Amino acid sequence: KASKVQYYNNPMWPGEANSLKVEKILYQGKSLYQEVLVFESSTYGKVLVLDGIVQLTDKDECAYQEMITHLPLCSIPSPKKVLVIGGGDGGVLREVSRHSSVESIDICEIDQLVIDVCKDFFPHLSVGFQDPRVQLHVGDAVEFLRNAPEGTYDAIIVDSSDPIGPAQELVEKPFFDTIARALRPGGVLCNQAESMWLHTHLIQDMLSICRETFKGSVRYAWTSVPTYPSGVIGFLLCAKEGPLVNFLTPINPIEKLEGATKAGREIRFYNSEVRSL
Ligand code: AAT
Repeated sequence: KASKVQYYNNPMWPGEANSLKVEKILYQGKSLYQEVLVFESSTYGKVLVLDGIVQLTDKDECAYQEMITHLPLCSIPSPKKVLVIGGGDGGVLREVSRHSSVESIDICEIDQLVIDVCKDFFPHLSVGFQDPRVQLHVGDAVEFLRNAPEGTYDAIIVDSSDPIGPAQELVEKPFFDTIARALRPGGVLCNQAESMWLHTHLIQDMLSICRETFKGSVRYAWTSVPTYPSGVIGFLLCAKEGPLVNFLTPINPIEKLEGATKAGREIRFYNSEVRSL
């Protein structure tokens, strides 16, 4: 009974819980930052869980990683320097690496254990780390962005966990200020922005912070991810003042990118039609 009370008590979604049948626990451990769990589910393949919260599953990870990556990268012509925050599983790196215009990909993930565990259990995601353009920084994104050079990145993708624990500061104004500083004029941010069914106030707060911080376009997008609470997750798309960015019509459509979908590495969810739904 006690565990049931706890089950429905996550402060991010009080009173509700989703469940997946566990076939087998494959890994359980604890880092300095969080509890890390991998299990084999009966219907969604392997599942990565951090502090009791599902981060990805084999079956539906495509809808999240492809959208959070191609929404921003297809909105600007010829992205060259990209920064990924979080994303230690490598899935966003795998997606960024489809863009041949990209010259360098920095990633700042706080937890080495997430990276190591994903290399063992999610090789189709961690393959992203094998791209020679990738430079890994293990550390806190808040610190990394404080020290990042000004006006450098064409795109920053914040693939972070929920704002309880190590990702708390990643939804606050000072963090967005450092992101805006690190972007070049007309550069874009795509930030994991929770569920419109569960986090209306958090989204409103993030939207108003971003409208204040980014003087270009600011839009909210969302996608369907059945294993995330409420089954959907959103993204905040922001453009820094400079060359105009139109998030509604991709200037750099994925269908025109040479080599973006090599045999055996097909895109499973994103295309220009899905984007404009
Ligand atoms: N692509 C899978 C989805 C994730 S993973 C989020 C990652 O952000 C985790 O690996 C976590 O260790 C990392 N992270 C958290 N805080 C920080 C920080 N301060 N600096 C750098 N990395 C950080 C997100 C799924 C979203 C789930 C929504 N419910």
